[in-house]
Amino acid sequence: MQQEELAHLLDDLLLGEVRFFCELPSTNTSALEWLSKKPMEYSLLVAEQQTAGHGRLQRSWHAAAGASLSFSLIVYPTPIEQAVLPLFSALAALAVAQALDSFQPTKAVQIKWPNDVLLDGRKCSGILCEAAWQADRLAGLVVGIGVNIGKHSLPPASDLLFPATCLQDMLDPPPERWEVLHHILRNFIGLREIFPTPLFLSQWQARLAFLHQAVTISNGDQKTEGIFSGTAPNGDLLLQQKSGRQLAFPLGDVSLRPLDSD
Ligand code: BT5
Repeated sequence: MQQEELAHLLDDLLLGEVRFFCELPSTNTSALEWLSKKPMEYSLLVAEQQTAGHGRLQRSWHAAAGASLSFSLIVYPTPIEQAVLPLFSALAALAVAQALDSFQPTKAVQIKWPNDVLLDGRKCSGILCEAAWQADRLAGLVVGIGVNIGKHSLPPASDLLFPATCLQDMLDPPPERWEVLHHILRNFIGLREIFPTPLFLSQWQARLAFLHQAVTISNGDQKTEGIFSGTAPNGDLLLQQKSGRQLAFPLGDVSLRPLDSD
């Protein structure tokens, strides 16, 4: 894949600048640096291979050349969107979920709050949105997305906090990675038109895994159990405890697990 070829494939989406690299430590890290040059909205950075891809809390994200889709999209949130900035993870997750649906309609595609996309109950994609600030002004947002396409995209099981899968597990041969990228970007741009309205939130909620089920929410060493009863308009997870108390967890560095998996 060449940069011009990729830009041509994505031509109809009216993106900003498209940059393609054979190898980068992390597309998010490079996109955050790029933000200081104020690239156009929807400028895109794609890497064939990431050597230091990361998730939340500096956890590592495994990607392999030829098998993984790794990219970061530059977004300039409007003032209304800035009020719900963490919900961009939800927007990205829904865009990925809809894309996975269109490539393999047989297995369920769900979103594991806050930032994972599950295919048939296993993690197929991870999302990391990182904001850049200048004093208290938002300079821009980097929406980083990794999708497991081919079998080599999967990390060793010992590195996993949650079971993983790839599109090739459902569909052999897997779809062309750049076609998946096109679908995700098209969905993201389309969904942004209804972001963050109640219509958007209802589409997101309808995809949430483990809703109305017993779950554990982990925040560092602190674990809280309860029923995942829903989400608030800002994306907070609502957890109903046995005592009747309802707790709200903000979208961010917390993790959700079904209770019986602990
Ligand atoms: C994420 O973090 O899932 C967000 C991953 C975002 C990756 C993209 S790729 C493009 C852009 N550039 C970057 O550097 N990052 C973004 P988190 O929820 O913290 O989950 C991380 C955990 O997922 C790890 O600790 C592993 O257990 C697991 N994991 C790592 N690689 C995986 C993979 N390929 N498939 C499934 N699970 C994986």
